Amino acid sequence: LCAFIRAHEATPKQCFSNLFPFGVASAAFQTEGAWNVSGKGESIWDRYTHEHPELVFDHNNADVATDSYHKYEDDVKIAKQLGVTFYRFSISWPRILPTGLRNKINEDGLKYYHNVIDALLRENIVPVVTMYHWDLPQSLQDLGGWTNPTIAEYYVDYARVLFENYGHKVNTWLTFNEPLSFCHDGYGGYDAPGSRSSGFEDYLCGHNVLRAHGMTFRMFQREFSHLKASVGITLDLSWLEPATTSADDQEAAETARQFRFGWFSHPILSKEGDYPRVMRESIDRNSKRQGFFRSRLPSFTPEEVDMIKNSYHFLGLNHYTTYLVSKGSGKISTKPSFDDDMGVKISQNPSWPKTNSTWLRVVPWGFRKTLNWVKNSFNNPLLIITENGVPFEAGLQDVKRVNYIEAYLRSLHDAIYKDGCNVFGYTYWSLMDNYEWMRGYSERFGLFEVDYKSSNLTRSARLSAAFYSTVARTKCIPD
Ligand code: BGP
Repeated sequence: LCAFIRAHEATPKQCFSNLFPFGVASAAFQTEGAWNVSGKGESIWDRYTHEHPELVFDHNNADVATDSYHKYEDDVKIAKQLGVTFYRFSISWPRILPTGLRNKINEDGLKYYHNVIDALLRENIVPVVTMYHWDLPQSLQDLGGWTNPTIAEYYVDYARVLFENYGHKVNTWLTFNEPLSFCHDGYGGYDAPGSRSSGFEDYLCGHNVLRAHGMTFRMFQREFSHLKASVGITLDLSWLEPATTSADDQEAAETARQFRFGWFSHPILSKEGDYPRVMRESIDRNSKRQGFFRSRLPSFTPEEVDMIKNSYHFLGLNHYTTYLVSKGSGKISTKPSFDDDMGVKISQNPSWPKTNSTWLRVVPWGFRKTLNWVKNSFNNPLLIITENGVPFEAGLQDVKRVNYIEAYLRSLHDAIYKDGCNVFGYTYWSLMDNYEWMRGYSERFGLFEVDYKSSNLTRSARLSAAFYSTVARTKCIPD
């Protein structure tokens, strides 16, 4: 009886502050399509998915995606229908600079994003722009891409074009989305460009991304401070929970957090302005044992440390799920490998609820722990949740997605209002189903369902759209 009464007790309503902004996110490659239209150059994801359809789960490419290049007005309309405060989308570098270089600006590309931004502003939706969401111009990859130090300068040129053209309309900028993903999975694994050079090219990529980020932030301060805009970077952190209470597993979990999040956050947010010590020591030691004359993890010059340290106005955080971490075997492999450098075992608890994605289980309490860990590790930085979401099967009655969003928002609410985490906004991934990288169209994260069989790629609101709309408008989680 007691349990019954407790289950039916009214939960106190959890409300966010009146000004707390809720938004939705998307990314250029995943939605625009029109991959070779109106002067757009080829990106590494165009090349990779065209050359290796067999590596994509459903063997599809993003040539059309959700056709947002032509249907952006529909996207703005459904965002409006949700009542969100902002829309986070990304700009495709090769649509603006087809060869990646500033020698040729594609006017049609510039015009396209003006149209998107203007359509949003007309509806009072704030544009939040990601400058790089993984679609590097192929011509820059032909020069080594993110492993070539010169790319940082090309990136600054590109960023300058964006500030010059859109700076008067956009006041929230993210330089990069999830460097862990595109360096670790792209240069160290099977995502584009598919270098599979783990423990080597992934570190070079990370190093040049951090340099490019710092250089861009300083360029913004020097040349565009009159714009009163804010510049941040989006990093991703799944919660990494010790598998047991043993000291070894606690230490392993902290090491994993430093490798997966500290890699990028430590140089920007810590007072040392450098890679985490545990990462430096492990990679230096393993490199030596493997016979390298120098560490596989590059070093920053003192000038670079100063440039990168504190190069942010706010931090974007993507969070989806939780993993368990236990102590590794301690074996040193003869080959470079990020996982061996990190040296821990990562798993998930099979009792955590599954989703339509192999890596994503529903673990709402991990969100609160993530936010508290970031707060305690980096002096409570100003954060916006730039992605949080879940894939389930097609269908409009997505009760499971509603439950995921509700549970994660409750966890976020506790982190902010009980623990004092400095979070100033939340973004659901994604506005609508889209091309989910190596999983093609098989994973559906959308609040709106996209009917890929219909000729006009119809977008239909799911139950979760109505739920999220209530949250966005009332700022409260419905009971
Ligand atoms: C994030 C990316 C998004 C989106 C999301 C879904 O890592 O920033 O672009 O794709 O993950 O995950 P996935 O496509 O890996 O299933």
